Amino acid sequence: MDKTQIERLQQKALLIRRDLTEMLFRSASGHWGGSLGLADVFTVLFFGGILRYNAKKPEAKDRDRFILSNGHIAPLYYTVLEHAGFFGDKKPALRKIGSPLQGHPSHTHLAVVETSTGPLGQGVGVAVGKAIALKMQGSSARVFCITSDGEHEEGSTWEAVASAGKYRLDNLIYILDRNHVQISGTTEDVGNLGNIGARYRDLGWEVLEVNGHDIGKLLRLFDSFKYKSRKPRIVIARTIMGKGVKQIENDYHYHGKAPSEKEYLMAMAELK
Ligand SMILES: Cc1ncc(C[n+]2csc(CCOP(=O)(O)OP(=O)(O)O)c2C)c(N)n1
Ligand SMILES: [Mg+2]
Repeated sequence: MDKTQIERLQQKALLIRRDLTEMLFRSASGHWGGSLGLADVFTVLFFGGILRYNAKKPEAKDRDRFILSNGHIAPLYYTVLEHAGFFGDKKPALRKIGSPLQGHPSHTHLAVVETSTGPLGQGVGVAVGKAIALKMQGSSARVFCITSDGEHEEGSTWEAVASAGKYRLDNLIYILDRNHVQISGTTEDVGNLGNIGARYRDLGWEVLEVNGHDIGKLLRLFDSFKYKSRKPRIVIARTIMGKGVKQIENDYHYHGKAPSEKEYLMAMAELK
């Protein structure tokens, strides 16, 4: 890791924020805030040499499995897939009937999506199942699962977490978007998450915490995943919903809102 690599990834993250904003503006619907918030994490995973994938062989057996459990931030996922070459020369549209880019990731519409998500608490469970299956096959592939704090207000999420701890799934990595907001307010106002890290630790996980916008730190941390742990790992990434567009940062009203024309122009002027 050197300064040039970090700068290259910072530029990439900026471009991804611009492109997803454009995608949302054109479709006039979709989830903007959370997509902006996880752009740095996704950039490091996909373009920092962390995730093992091959856009030319998306179904290669030894690929790492990537699951976006908080499926609503699909615009970020699709933009990253496009940058990684999964769509070739095609530019599919977001949220159109029959389009591969459904409002939430759909395996039926887009094969690279490992499992359809949208109902909170579902992808995290499938990730545990896939990690168990890969172990049974003797595979060296890992499962990376993106999850959110709102998703931790679902009971089923904690069943998945407990199972992963019990089975010591050292091939499973969760990355938590800890932005403290969800659809209808702050996570503290809506529910009660307690000490998330302590809860995970108690259930047999290794808990790591990082500033979710510091590309250098993310790169260093994610790079350490090439070394085996004896436990499943969770990275609590402290993030800001709407990161990069000051006027919407931390405002939960932008959870599921696409930019208006005025907001789009403002964002494009800012994301430079
Ligand atoms: C099982 C289920 N219950 C409710 C919802 C409705 N819902 C969609 S997103 C969301 C809040 C999720 O919080 P989070 O993922 O933290 O949102 P963000 O930080 O991206 O705003 C809710 C309650 C859902 N998709 N699935
Ligand atoms: Mg959240």
